[in-house]
Amino acid sequence: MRKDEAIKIVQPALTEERFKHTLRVAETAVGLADMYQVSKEKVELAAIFHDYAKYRPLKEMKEFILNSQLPNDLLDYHHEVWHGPVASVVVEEQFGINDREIKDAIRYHTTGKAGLGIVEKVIFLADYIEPGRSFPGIEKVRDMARKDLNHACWMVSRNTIQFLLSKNATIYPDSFHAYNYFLTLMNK
Ligand code: DGI
Ligand code: FE
Ligand code: FE
Repeated sequence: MRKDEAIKIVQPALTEERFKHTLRVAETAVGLADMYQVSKEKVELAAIFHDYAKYRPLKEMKEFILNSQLPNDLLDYHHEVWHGPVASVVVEEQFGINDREIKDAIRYHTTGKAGLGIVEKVIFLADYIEPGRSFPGIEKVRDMARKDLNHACWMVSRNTIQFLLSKNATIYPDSFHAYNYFLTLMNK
């Protein structure tokens, strides 16, 4: 699918702010793809669709997960962890996007997971550091993004887990697996 076609599909499903975030994630991801020799076409398409399902009604997402191959344990956690997995299935079913790297980048963009591939890492990181974000400590992650992709992804995992702990929130197990995985890869 071409970029302009993807944008035409995604824009009406999002708020204006979320759509702008999506375009910034795409631009950031393409920059990272340049640095780390990843397919720009793949990261761009994954970025455009990554938050596609963010505003689906919760009841609809719940039904969708129950009727799909997606793990039902997603439903035991906060609904924020649903939109990536749901979008990854929708893009294949509705638009025939069956590239595994693109689908997995969409699927795991919120939590990460162990064994994440490079396209997936670029989206995971770009979603966090796009220029519209202002998380505590984000400048350190932006600096690291230019030096070591795995180290920067580990910082994203760590910061997100720290943030969730501070709110006494539930944490999806893949988020911990991602943290451990990135730690084993850092500086290698
Ligand atoms: O959709 P975005 O806002 O662009 O970003 P996102 O999909 O990376 O994250 C959405 C929210 O999900 C964010 O507030 C952090 C939260 N989150 C990330 N990992 C987990 C999580 N929430 C829970 N409960 N558990 C997690 O493992
Ligand atoms: Fe998201
Ligand atoms: Fe996002």
